[in-house]
Amino acid sequence: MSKRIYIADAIQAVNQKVLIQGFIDNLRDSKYMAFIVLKDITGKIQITIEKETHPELCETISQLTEDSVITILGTVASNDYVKLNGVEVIPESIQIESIADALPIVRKAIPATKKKKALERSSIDQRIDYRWIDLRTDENQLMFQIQTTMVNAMRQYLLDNNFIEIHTPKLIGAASESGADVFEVKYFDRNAYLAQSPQFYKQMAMASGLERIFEVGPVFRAEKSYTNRHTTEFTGFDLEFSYIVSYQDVMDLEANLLIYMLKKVEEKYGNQIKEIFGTEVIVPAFPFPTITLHDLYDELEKNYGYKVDESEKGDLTTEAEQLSYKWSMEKYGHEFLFVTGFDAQKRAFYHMRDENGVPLGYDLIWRGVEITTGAQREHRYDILKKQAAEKGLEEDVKFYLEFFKYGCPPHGGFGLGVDRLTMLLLNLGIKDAMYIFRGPNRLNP
Ligand code: AMO
Repeated sequence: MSKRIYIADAIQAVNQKVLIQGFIDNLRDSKYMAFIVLKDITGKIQITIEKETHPELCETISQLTEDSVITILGTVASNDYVKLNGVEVIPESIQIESIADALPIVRKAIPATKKKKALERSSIDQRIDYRWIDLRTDENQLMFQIQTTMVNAMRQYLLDNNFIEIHTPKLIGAASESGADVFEVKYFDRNAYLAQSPQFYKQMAMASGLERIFEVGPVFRAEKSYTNRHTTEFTGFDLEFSYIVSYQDVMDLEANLLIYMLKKVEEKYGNQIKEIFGTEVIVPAFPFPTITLHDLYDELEKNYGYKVDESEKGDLTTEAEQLSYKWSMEKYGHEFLFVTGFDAQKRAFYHMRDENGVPLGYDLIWRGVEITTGAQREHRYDILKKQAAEKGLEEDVKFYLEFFKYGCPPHGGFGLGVDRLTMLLLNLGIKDAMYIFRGPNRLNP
C-alpha cells in the first residue's frame, strides 16, 4: 500500500500512481462515465471512471454520495479537456471510508437548473447547527489558514521583540473587568468566575519581573449582546510590558505589530482574500492617526451632523465608532484610528490617570469596530487602591492589589480580539469568523 499524498501534490504527479483521500466535493454518475471531484485541505482533483473498462468499480460508485470520504488509488493523467487543473486520476480502486447522508444545510446558494429549483443558502444560525459541515467549504478552510498566519505573525513579532508567552488561569476568584459581565461557576463549595480577560495575571507578570509578556487565550463575557461583533467567548490576544514612559509606547507597539501582521497576511493571502472574500488587505502606514474622544465628537458633528447627549460623550457610542471610520478615511486615508481621552467613570480602575483624572489609555478602531483597549497601568499601590475603592472594588481585588506592594515597574499593555480581527480582515460577521460561535442562545454544538 502506498502512502497518502496531498491532492496539491497529486496534481503535479502526472503519469504517477498516487494514493489520495478526501471528501467528495462533486459527483456525476451517468450511464457510461462517472466523475468525482475529490477535495482535501490542499485542493481538488477530478477522478474519471470509464465504466466499461472498470466494471468492478461500478458497485462502489453507485453507493457514493457528496461529502462521503473515500480513498483512491490511481494514476494521474494529463487531459486538456479537464477544467480542473488539466489533470484527472484514473482509479484502480475506490475505497469508501465513510458515507455521508443527505446534507441538512445548504452551504452555498445553488442556482436553478432545468430540472431543479434554486436553493437558498441556509442562514448562519442553521449552518452553525452543523458547523463541521459548513467548515468544509473552501472559504471557511481558507479563513482558518489566514487566521493561523495572522496569529502566528503577531506571535513571531513579539518573540522577535523579547516577549515571553504565558498562560494565565481562566478560573478566577474575582471579576477583572466589570462585575455585571462575568460568568459565575460552581467551584466545589464556593463560586468562581470565568476570566473576562487575563488583565490581573498579565500585570502580575510585570510584578514578577518578566518585563514583556503576551498570551493568546479564551476570554469570557456574560454579555447579552446580539450584534455582529459580540460573543460570550472569544480569543484574546493580550500583552503587557514594563518600563514604558507613556501609553504612547503601547500604541506604537500595537501599530507596529499590526503592520507586521498585515504585511505577512497580505504577502501570503492578499490575492485570495480579494478574490474569495472580495476585500483588500491594506498594510497601514505608521503612525496611526490619534484623536481625543472630545475632538472626535466635535468632528463627527461638524462633518456628518452626528450629535449625542453630553452624558454619552465620556465613551464611544456604536454609531460614533462606525462613523469614525468614514472620518479617518476621509481625513487621513487610514483604516485605523486611536481614540484617547475617555472618561474615568467609563474606564477600568487599573488605568493610570493624568493630573486631570483622564485615563492614560485608548481604544483602537479598525474599519469602524473597536478591536483593542489599551493603557498605561497604575502601578503605584496607594493610588491604585484608591481607584479600586472609588469603583467599590477594593475588597474584590485585594489579592490583585498585593501585586503592587512589593515592587512593580511602570507598565502598560492591551487586549486585542482575535475574532474581531478575523471578521474585519475578511469582511464577515463574527458568527462566520469564529470556529464555533458562542452567544446567549448558543452552547451547542
Ligand atoms: P476590552 O474589554 O475592551 O479590554 O476587550 C479587549 C478586546 O477584546 C475584544 N472583545 C470582544 N470580542 C468579541 N465579543 C465580545 N463580547 C468582546 N468584548 C471584547 C475587542 C476588545 O477591544 N483588559 C482590557 C484590555 C487591556 O487593557 O489590556 C480589556 O479586556 O476586540
